[in-house]
Amino acid sequence: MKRRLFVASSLSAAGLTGCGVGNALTQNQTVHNILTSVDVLNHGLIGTRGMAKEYTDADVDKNFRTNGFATPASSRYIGYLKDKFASYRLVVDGLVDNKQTFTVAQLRAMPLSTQITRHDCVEGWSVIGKWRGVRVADVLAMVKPQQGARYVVFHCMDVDDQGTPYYESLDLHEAAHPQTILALDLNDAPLDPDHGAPVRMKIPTQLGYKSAKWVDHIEVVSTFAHIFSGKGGYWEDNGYNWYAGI
Ligand SMILES: Nc1nc2c(c(=O)[nH]1)N[C@H]1C(S)=C(S)[C@@H](COP(=O)(O)O)O[C@H]1N2
Ligand SMILES: [Mo]
Repeated sequence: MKRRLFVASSLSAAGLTGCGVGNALTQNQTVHNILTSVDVLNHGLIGTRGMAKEYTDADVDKNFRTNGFATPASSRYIGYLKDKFASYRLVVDGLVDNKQTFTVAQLRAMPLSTQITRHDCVEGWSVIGKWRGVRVADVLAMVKPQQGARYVVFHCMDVDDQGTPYYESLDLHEAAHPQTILALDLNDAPLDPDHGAPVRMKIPTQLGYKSAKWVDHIEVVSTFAHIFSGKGGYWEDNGYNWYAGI
């Protein structure tokens, strides 16, 4: 962990920030190489078989900062805000036997899991938050992935300044990790729009960019080579490593 924070802070010291809008990471081969080596260092320090540390209520940071793209401003998302997400649906499909559609109320009726964990952004900052939501493992058990399914892709409602949507992915093992949740609440309140309402990922075993906000479609696939630039996530398509274990 110390080693990771050291490397992350050398990145910020060099003036390189990773998660903001419109930076030039894509074009920079050196940054690409550094990020790749950070991932190499990270791999195996805790790994997806380990559990992220859980904290207590006293450790929770009152202000959980926001980062990344702007909150969606599409007419669809504005409509969701107006009807308090009554018309929102989470679609779970792809290589599954039982395609499912969930309302927020249906998700809230499932067993909810709570975790107080630290969010680590690749830019070098961390925040402790209390999250509550549905285990992705429970959703996967309902939809029944078919033989050949390997990855779970999380599609988001926000877009960058070119109109390209944010998305992320995990392999089935990481998706079924007990701390990988579809979060509905942050710090004992429903997610606010800026933190990804109504449903976002929280994956405390991996760097912040994996925890996709504003998720409305979960797709089970055998490969993500055909999705956008084929690297498994928005930032992965722009040079980050797909594996982001802390
Ligand atoms: N849809 C979407 N999810 C996203 C991002 C984003 O830009 N769009 N940014 C990621 C990054 S880099 C971080 S650090 C966290 C920030 O989450 P927060 O805004 O709740 O702090 O969201 C992650 N998930
Ligand atoms: Mo981040």
